[in-house]
Amino acid sequence: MRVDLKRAGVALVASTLLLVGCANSGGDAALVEVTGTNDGCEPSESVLDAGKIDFEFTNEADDISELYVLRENGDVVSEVENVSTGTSRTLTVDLAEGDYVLNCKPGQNGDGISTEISVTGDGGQEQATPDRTITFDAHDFGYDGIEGLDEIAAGETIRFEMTNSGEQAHEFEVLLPDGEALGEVASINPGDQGGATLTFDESGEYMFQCILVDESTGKPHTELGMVGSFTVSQA
Ligand SMILES: [Cu+2]
Repeated sequence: MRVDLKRAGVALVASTLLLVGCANSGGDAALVEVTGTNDGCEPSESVLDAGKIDFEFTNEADDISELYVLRENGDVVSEVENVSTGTSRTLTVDLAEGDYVLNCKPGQNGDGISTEISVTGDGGQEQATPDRTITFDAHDFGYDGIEGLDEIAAGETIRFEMTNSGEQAHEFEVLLPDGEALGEVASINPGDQGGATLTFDESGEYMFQCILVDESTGKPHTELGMVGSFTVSQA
């Protein structure tokens, strides 16, 4: 553990030096350190320049943690999970002007701790404009009313709007044909709504799932029915 902490410290210094170099050349991502504690989620800066940003997340909480970068409407821009106590992970995002939220989640459940940040200036990736919207329900344990998934063609951007009509939190994570995450409607509490705008660049077989764990059975929701697949056709 002591060695890991030292390594993390060295990496931090190296990254900071890199940032100084990049700031001069106008090159790569800017580095922002985010420190997560049991009751805090503190960025080193809260007003950032538009463009690529490396959030270096250091987990100083007592439990395993994760960091989300959220849009003002709650959409997930990106996230990093399974960050052990005393370690750091970097999350790279490309943000256009606007207000965003950093959400640290020690214990990897519940609402976590949110800190607002703002991004100013030109550049960065705007959220894509959807070609259409798919509205559906999540419940214990399944998804209702998801229609039109098999009609998606490569290149399309789909807005997913999910209502949680269940008794516990649910999510809707979409996996690419290679199993990597494309994006997600992050964990939504009972009675709440959430969304995601996802662009399907490639054709093939995609999966969707909720991997939250049911406390009474100890089983992930995938095992209780919250999983499925669909095919994205060629453009
Ligand atoms: Cu679920």
